[in-house]
Formats: sequence, structure tokens, C-alpha cells
Amino acid sequence: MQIKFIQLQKHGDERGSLVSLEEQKNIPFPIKRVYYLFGTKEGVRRGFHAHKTLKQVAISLRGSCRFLLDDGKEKIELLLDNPAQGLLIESMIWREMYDFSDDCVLLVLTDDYYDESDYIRSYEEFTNQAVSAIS
Ligand code: T46
Repeated sequence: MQIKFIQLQKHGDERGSLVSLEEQKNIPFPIKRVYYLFGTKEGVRRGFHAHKTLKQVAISLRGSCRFLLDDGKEKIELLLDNPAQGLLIESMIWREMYDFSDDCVLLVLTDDYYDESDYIRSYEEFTNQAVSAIS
């Protein structure tokens, strides 16, 4: 599985840093929705789903968390801890997020509105669909 990190340009000076997010520029899709996770309790694991079509970019604005990404063939675990780094999550990737630091604020940009019917929340259903898409 190819993991795509997006290095976001940091405009820094003696006052601090600024990062700008622009659709179809450093974010590779039209941005329809933005949400963020914060105050995640210790030991919590979230996600446990894939999206049929949704694409997202996740950025840890503060603190850190880990992602498990699984395309049905391979699982990759990675740390998000840099507000100038976006993680592109394509459709049909199972994701779990865990090890949230107390202060973690995880921002997510998406290419579509919230739609529960786009979620695959059964791992078995996900692997069946992923395997038939690959073969
Ligand atoms: C994802 C990972 C990274 C809404 O009403 N609107 C929204 O835009 C979202 C994202 C969620 N919700 C509601 C649905 C649930 O009642 O908020 C509640 C928590 O959502 P969920 O359990 O899906 O949260 P996570 O952390 O498991 O997953 C979220 C996103 O849903 C998902 O798309 O990829 O973050």
C-alpha cells in the first residue's frame, strides 16, 4: 500500500508558524467538509471502518495519534504528530486511530458531505469488497 504524506508549507517567522490549506492545491480534492477530533479519552481506539468513495486528509494540529491503515492486503501503522504534514486516506482503506495524546486535535478535510451510507463498518464486508476490487 502506498501511503501518501502531504508536506504542507510552513510560513514561519519570528512570530511563529502558519500553514494554509487550499482545495485542489495542497489538498488534492474539493473540500466539502471539515471536522476535528479532540478530548479523546486515554486508551480509546476509534474508526473501525472504511469509506466506499470518500477521500480525506488528516492533520494532527496539536499532539499526536497513531493510525492503522489496511487495504485488505497490507496493514501499516503510522504516527501523526506534525501540523505541517497531512495524511491522505483514499477510499476503501480500513482505518483505526489510537494512542491519542491528551492534547491531540486531529483535523480532517474531506471531499464530500457526511453520509453514513458511505461507511463500511464491518471488517468482513470490507475485506470481501477489497479483495474483489483487487482481483
Ligand atoms: C473517519 C475517521 C478518521 C457527523 O454527524 N458528521 C461528521 O462529519 C462525522 C465525521 C461524524 N458525525 C457523527 C457520526 C457519529 O455519531 O459523529 C459521531 C462520531 O463519528 P464516528 O464514530 O464515525 O467517528 P470516528 O472517529 O470513528 O471516525 C471519524 C469519521 O467518521 C471517519 O469518516 O475516517 O474519523
